[in-house]
Amino acid sequence: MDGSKKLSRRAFLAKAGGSVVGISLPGVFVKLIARENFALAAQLRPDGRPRIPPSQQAVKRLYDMGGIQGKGTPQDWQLKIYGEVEKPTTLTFHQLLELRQVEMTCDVHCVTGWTLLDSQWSGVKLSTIMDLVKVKEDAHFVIFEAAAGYSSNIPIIEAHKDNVLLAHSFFGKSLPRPHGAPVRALVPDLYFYKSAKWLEAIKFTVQDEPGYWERRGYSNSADPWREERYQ
Ligand SMILES: Nc1nc2c(c(=O)[nH]1)N[C@H]1C(S)=C(S)[C@@H](COP(=O)(O)O)O[C@H]1N2
Ligand SMILES: [Mo]
Repeated sequence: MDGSKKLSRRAFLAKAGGSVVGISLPGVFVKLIARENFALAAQLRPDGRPRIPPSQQAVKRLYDMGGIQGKGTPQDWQLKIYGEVEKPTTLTFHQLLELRQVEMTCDVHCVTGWTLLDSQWSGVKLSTIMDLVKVKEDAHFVIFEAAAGYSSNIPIIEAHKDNVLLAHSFFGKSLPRPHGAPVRALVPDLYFYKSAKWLEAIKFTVQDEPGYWERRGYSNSADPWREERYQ
């Protein structure tokens, strides 16, 4: 099947603030690599799930999916961590670098249909931050708050996973500004709209608070293997 047709049929637009916005593919999209996808389709992850989730196509680089950028500079960046925690904390970029750093290779899956395999990130595990601020037992959700009012939300059980990071580097270099500099959330096993770029705060809550796209028709649970794209 023609990949671009398949994707445009899935294209989804929401009206917000008078302008049409959507999690849509960039105009220059996309060299689909059909033959490689065929071989990759047979691969399984260590957890037994298929390497490529249903109806996704592997691409060769990370696309800039837009969004209203934050300032992008580490010097005056701060991360506020608050809500249901015993020690509300604000971290500077320097303080973030003093926490335990990890490197990770993972796949990311955009709800518009592309999957980037084997992307390399470094940063700090969200679980490291959770230990630092002593998350209370009644915290059931994590809300990522980003520049210009973007937000996304994940359940606390996802937040504990080893592959959920606050990422500051991509393939060994500082995260480029279009991809969320200086720090973005990275939640590889949910659709990529959960991975808030230009991160400014992390809030722990008792009740769920659906994020920017989750309030505009996209799935709150966002599991790529169950194809949870829309509500
Ligand atoms: N702050 C912010 N984060 C965001 C977005 C956004 O618009 N603003 N878009 C999300 C969506 S829909 C996707 S697919 C990914 C895209 O990340 P990328 O541009 O690095 O590929 O970022 C997510 N994080
Ligand atoms: Mo997206």
